[in-house]
Amino acid sequence: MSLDTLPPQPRAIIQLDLDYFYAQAEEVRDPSLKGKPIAIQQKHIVVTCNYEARSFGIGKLALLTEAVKLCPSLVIIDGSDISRYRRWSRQIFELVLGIMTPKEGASKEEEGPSAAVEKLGMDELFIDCSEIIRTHSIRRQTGQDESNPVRFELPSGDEFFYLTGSYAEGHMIGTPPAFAETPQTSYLQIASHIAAFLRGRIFSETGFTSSAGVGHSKLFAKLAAGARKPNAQTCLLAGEAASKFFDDMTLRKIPGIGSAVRKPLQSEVDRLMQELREIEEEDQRIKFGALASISGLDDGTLKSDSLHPPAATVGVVRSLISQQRLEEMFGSKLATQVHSLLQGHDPSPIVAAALPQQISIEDSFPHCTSLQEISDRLKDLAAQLLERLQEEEWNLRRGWRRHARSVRLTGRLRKASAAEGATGSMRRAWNDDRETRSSPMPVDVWDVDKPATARASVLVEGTLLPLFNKLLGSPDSRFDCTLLNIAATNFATGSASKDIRTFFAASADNPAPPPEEILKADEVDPEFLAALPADIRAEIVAAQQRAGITKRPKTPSEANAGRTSKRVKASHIVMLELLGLNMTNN
Ligand code: TTP
Ligand code: MG
Repeated sequence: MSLDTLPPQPRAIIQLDLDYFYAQAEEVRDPSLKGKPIAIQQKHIVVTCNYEARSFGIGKLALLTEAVKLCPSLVIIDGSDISRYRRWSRQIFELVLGIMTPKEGASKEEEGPSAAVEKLGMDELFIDCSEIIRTHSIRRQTGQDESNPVRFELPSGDEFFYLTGSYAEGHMIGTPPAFAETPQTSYLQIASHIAAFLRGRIFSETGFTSSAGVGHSKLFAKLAAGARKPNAQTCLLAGEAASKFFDDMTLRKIPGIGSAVRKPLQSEVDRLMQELREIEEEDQRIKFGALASISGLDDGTLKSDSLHPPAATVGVVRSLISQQRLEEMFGSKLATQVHSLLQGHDPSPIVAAALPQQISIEDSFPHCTSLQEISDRLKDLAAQLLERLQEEEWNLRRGWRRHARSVRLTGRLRKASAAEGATGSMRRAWNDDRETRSSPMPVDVWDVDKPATARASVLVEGTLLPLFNKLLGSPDSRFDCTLLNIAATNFATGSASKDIRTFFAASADNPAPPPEEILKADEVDPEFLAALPADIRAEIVAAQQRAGITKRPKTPSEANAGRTSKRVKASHIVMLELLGLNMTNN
């Protein structure tokens, strides 16, 4: 049997959700908090709290004053700076991604499929295990491997063993004993072991507990994950119990049904229930009419209270509201989606999020009129930007995932030149009168051994202040700046040292010449060129062609050629070492 000729197989999706995330991050930082009720405060709200605090009746998004009333011993922690939570979030995502993706350098044959991982918000991940389970099952069948326990190899090469025919890991909702008899259930069973492996690895590497759900769709995986928390996992199988679990869900819990749909549906349920009640009461009146006239009973005693309007659960809505009525209420497109969700159909794929094209930090303020103030503000913003880049793109084990090759400064400015005199009025700024200048990102900013503040100073002194002066136009302009934005742009994969343009984009006192200037054919050692990765080599050749400089006479700027050339040649050695190439062979 070949992979290509196989019919489509069932899906197995895991949803992972970190428990009481912000509050748990504080417990991981300070283990002495464990066991105490703690709440994370943002403004006047408790954005989350640990389960000790929840046992006092405090919920997510409770008012702080209410929370303290419920639990006077509540430990309140300021969570307005979310950068530390973002760091954990990124680290845990990278960890899971690393396990679900083949290791770099694996050959195409041994690589196998990877599992798509989608990050949703700070603490939620969806993982599509269908392909890796499918490949595993085919290998077992073709290899006629009947060993039990069975070895499961994850894309990273990590492994675990599971027992066939046994129950799933964690809790189950559905039909257990016939388990693993159909491909559907066996997929879910294996996915439950993968979920347990991932949760175990997250805990051993970071100290965070999490909860997981396993199901055939994102919808079922998410609902299953919510069934038991914290530090638990649930597998939603087929059968009566699973149908009941789904039918009893209130619409509020169904992702994809927002309040714009939920509220009209609840009203519709209320209206239909009221009609039913009236019909039932009328029915009873007719039945007991004769009896009442004989016995003198009051009609009021016949009022039925057996039909209270129920909460709009999936099952209630499905049984009371037809697809046609849904179309009248919401139009055909939305009605089809809602109808499909109410049937438990959710084919939506797991989408690995695209990486952002740029990462920027911005601040606005009423006035800023001196270069010293601009420098201070830029240093503050640059330090935040570098921290953010590190959070997003740096991994302790793998180094930089990407680096930005350019930095862009945007300012909102009112300007007046000195020629207009001290009393000259400044040119009025329009509401969004922004100007922008870009420059190569200096390589020093990627040196994570240095503190972000020191690297920020280099970035400001060497690159951003010169850019700001360009925004001003003339150095003795008076100005009033009301907004600054610094953006890291033009990302390339891997570490900055592999990129020739940033490598040469050195520092303030040694500003980077454009590629056209440093990459003249007669100055670049052909062996060095040949040793570079293909994409960088192509860029150099393209730069040479763009500039058309190989044959033209020397310009005044080329008077510096000796200096540039020396730097290029000295850099060859470092560059080759960085690229891991053996000098003696080149
Ligand atoms: P959740 O996963 O909703 O909550 P949680 O992880 O704190 O708790 P649970 O154990 O129930 O999963 O949200 C993740 C984090 O997002 C949460 O720790 C705090 C933050 N958050 C907000 O900033 N605003 C909000 O409105 C909510 C609900 C959460
Ligand atoms: Mg959570």
